[in-house]
Order: sequence, then structure tokens, then C-alpha cells
Amino acid sequence: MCFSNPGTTELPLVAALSSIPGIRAKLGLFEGCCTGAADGYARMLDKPALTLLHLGPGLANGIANLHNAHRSNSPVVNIIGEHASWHRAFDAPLTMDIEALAGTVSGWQRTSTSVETLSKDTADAISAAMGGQVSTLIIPNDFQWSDCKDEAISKPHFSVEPVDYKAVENAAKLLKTDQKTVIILGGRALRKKALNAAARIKTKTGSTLLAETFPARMERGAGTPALDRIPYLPEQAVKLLSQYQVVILAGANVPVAFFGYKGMSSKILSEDQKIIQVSSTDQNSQEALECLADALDAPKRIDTENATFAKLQNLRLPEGRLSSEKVCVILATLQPENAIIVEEAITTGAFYYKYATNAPSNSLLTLTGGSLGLGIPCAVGAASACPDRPVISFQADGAAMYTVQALWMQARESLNITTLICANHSYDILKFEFPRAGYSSPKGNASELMDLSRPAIDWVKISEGMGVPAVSVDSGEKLSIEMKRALAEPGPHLIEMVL
Ligand SMILES: Cc1ncc(C[n+]2csc(CCOP(=O)(O)OP(=O)(O)O)c2C)c(N)n1
Ligand SMILES: [Mg+2]
Repeated sequence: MCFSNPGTTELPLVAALSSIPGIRAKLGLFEGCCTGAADGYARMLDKPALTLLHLGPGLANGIANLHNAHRSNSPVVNIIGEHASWHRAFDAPLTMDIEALAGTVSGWQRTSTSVETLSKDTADAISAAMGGQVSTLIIPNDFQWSDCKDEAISKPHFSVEPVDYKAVENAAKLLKTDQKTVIILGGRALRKKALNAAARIKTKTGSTLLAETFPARMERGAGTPALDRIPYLPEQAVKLLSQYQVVILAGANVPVAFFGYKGMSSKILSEDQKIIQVSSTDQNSQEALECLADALDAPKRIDTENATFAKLQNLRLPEGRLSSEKVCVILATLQPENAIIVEEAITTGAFYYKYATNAPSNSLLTLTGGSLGLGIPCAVGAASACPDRPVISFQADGAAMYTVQALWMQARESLNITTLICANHSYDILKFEFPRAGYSSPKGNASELMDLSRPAIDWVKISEGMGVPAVSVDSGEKLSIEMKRALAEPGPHLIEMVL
């Protein structure tokens, strides 16, 4: 799968995509749509999609969502066309320091130096991505159009970092003591098999399981272990985590505050707490957790009737004027079995995680890197990766406007995506953070920079203009009706939820 917005310096590759079968090419009308889609694809399949982007400016437009992909440890391969090798020195208008741009988001990067190395360069880029990172290959235009004399095609080879058995052993020792222990799960430790291993550990030891605040993909809902997540606000995170003497990290890094606040620590954990990481984000967390469960003689299989697992629970559908909480209850209640939920709902999503604990089984994809504009394209990538699964894009209005062009990709591909726009016509979270930062309620310019109501964005017109049928709702009853309708019909739909 290739998500691209190409230009003149990529045309030989564009021609090759037409003449050589096997790769599906999808046009994104802004590069952030391509990179966000590649991230969503990678999160669902754990293998990379390709992005094909135009020189420095194309990459620059894609970087914010590559940052989210980088924070997700998503395998993504970027190919950037560069000026012909001999043309670069002339400082033509599109010349830019592509390597410097790529360096901010890529775990691996290379600029090809000849046509003969292209096959190996590409294989190396794919191998590097497979372990869970962004890799960027910059290919001068003349190497793309030259004939390659070497017939041998390199194949990607990749491996994951081995499990640190010493760390697993140390964690097992601590879990056998009577110290209060929490296991923080992140990255690929939030996939089903790894979660089941964590549930074995919990059942045996009574330790608490917590998810990192913003998971790339977390398997949730009925039949999966139910776990809370670390709260977003540092004061709440500190309060929750301070109860534990031992902190075990699997696929997660040491938690830190999302922002530094005046007079508050960046740290969530204290010096007195013992911290052991049994797997880093590039190690096999499933294997590490299974080894840990075995080392503890935990029961091999746990029935999903066990208290650790979430059970299906239907909530009463709220009626009347919509609120953030009502929206969360309605979504958690109506989301179908096996749905993929892409959540970039910011303030409106605050209650969703809690209410969806007992929803039908689902995958939750969140804003890993805090860079707005992930949701709509990420839903495109997830739906392209899993065409048989319903995708729900739970989307704040301000964040939606960064990459709204991805609605057009949804229409073009008839993707099964229901977009729920949280139309509060405001950058609400900034209004929440403003007094926390010590300022009185926003007026004048401050209000100007947080208000989206002048003019109010017409989501139905925007959506229909890009080929996605849309409706606007302002009550619980209407939202329930329209959500059911959208989910029952194939293809993309958008519902503006007036808050
Ligand atoms: C790329 C990028 N630009 C700006 C920000 C700063 N920022 C964080 S939240 C926010 C407003 C979010 O508003 P909206 O998406 O409407 O959600 P709401 O707060 O209304 O729930 C902004 C501008 C960011 N995180 N990322
Ligand atoms: Mg908003």
C-alpha cells in the first residue's frame, strides 16, 4: 500500500507503480494525510505502508503525523524524491535540507548514492521499519530513472531485540514479595496475547495492570483484560501511581508528565519506587510477559469469566441535548463488535475510555504524539488495512481541520468509516489549560486564539463537498439513530455532533 502525493522528482517511481503490479497507490491531497494513513495501516497490521513524498516541502507537510507514527513505534517507510544528484548544487527553488527534516522523525534514514544500491537501500529501509520505527529513504531523481545493471534484488531481513531474561527474572523476584506492584503496559504489550499473559500475572500475584495514557493500538472490550489507563493530568497520575512500591514496565517507558507545569515535577514516579522494565518498545513484549507469567507459575490459561476480563455490558442510551459524557456513552454502547476506534476527540473523549471498558471487543487507536490532525487519515489507514472491520473516527473539530482532506480519500475508496465530529466550535482544551497555567479566563486576543465559532464550520457541507454523506445532530436520540444508520450502510459517513 502506497499513500502518496508525488511530484516531478518522483515520476519514475510513479511510472513504476503503474507498470509493476503488487502495490496499491492511494493519493492523499496533503502529505499529512499520507503519513497519518501510513501510521494507521501500520498500527493495524504491524507492517509498513509506503509513503511517496515530494522533496523537502512534501516531507515537511507530512512530518507532524510522522511524529505520531514515530511515537507509536509504527513501521512506516517513506520514500522522498530528491533533485537529480547533479542538480542539487544549483540551489533550485525546491531545494531543501531533506536529511535534516527526516532526522526529526526517522529511526533509520539514508540518501541513495547510486542506482546500483537502490535495491539494497529499499530492503534496508523496509527491514529497519519492521522492528517498529519510521524509516526514510531519499532517492535522487536520476537514480530513479537510470537503468540498473545489477539484476539481484535484495530482500528485507529483520529481527526484534531479544527478551532481557535477567530483567524478567528480577521482576519475578519482586512480584513474589508482598510489595504492592503495578504493571504498566504500552506499545505491543497492549495486544491480545500480551494482555492475556499480563492477566495471568495479575491473577497469580494480585498486581494491578495499567495501560499507558496514549496507546498506539490497544485491544479492549469484552473478552480482553479490563485495565485503567494512566491519567493524562500529572497530579492524577502521581496520585494513582504513588500507591505502588514496585513498577514493572512492559513495552512502555517510564511515565512522565505530558507538559511541565510551573512548580510541578516532570516525573510521575518517585525515587523510592522500584522500577523494572521487562521489555522496551523494540523488544517482544508478548514473549517477555509470557516468560514472566511462567516464572511465577501463573495458571496457563485463564477463562474470560475471570474477574480480570471485561464483560459485555449495555448502557442505557442517553437522550436530550448532547454533552461530552452522553456522546461517550452512546458511542461505547453502539460501537459494533470488532470495531476500530480512532480517538482524537480531545476534551469530548474524556469519558470514553471508562465507558468503553465493557463495550464489544475493539481496537483503540489514540493520539500517541500529541500532534493534532491524526484522526481522519489514521482512520483511512486502519480501514485500508482492515476492510472487513467497521472504523469509527471519534474526532474533535479543531483537530479535524488539520487534515480534513482525508475525508476525500475515504469517499474515493468507499471506506467503512463513520466519523463523529465533536463540534464544540472551540479549542476547548486550551480554555481548560489557560487557568491551570495561572491566567484568568481568556478574553480579547486569547479568546480569539481559542474560538472557532466565527464563522461556525459547517461540517455537513465540508463533508458532502468531499463526497462523504453527512448529517448534523444535537440530541442523544438523533445521534443514536444516525450512528446506527451510518454503521449499517457501507462506505463513509460523517455525523456532526453539535455540543
Ligand atoms: C500540530 C499541533 N498544533 C497545535 C497543537 C496545540 N493544541 C493542542 S489541543 C489544541 C486544540 C484542540 O481543539 P479541538 O481539536 O477542537 O479539541 P477540543 O479541545 O475542543 O476538545 C491545540 C491547538 C497541537 N497539539 N498539535
Ligand atoms: Mg473543539
